[in-house]
Amino acid sequence: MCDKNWEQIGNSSYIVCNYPTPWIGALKACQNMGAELVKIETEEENTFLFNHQTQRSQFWIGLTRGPDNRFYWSDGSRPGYTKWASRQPDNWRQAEHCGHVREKRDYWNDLPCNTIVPRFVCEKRK
Ligand SMILES: [Ca+2]
Repeated sequence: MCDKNWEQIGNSSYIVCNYPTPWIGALKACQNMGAELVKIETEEENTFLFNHQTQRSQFWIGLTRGPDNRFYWSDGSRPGYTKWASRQPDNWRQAEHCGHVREKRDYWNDLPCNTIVPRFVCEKRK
């Protein structure tokens, strides 16, 4: 289930949902709340989400692979800032098309979109 309150930082508010789901379920849950799966644009935002919001646990983020095999945020933009783990995204077995932040260290990885990840973060922008 999602936290009770949105936490506002700058022009965005965030909510953590501890709800194990494939990536598409996370995206739809966020959109049903008038938000999007989180889009991480700076190191500060990455650190805040990981250390403060999710207590260093893994979570889905709004990155998915486009038809050109590159990653896009759910608003269609290409990432500027990224924090991929070393040798990631590796598209293991050509089956990893969704992005998450890993356990314990705040690096990103690509996973199969049907993986059940235990939580996700939604973001609302002003
Ligand atoms: Ca991977």
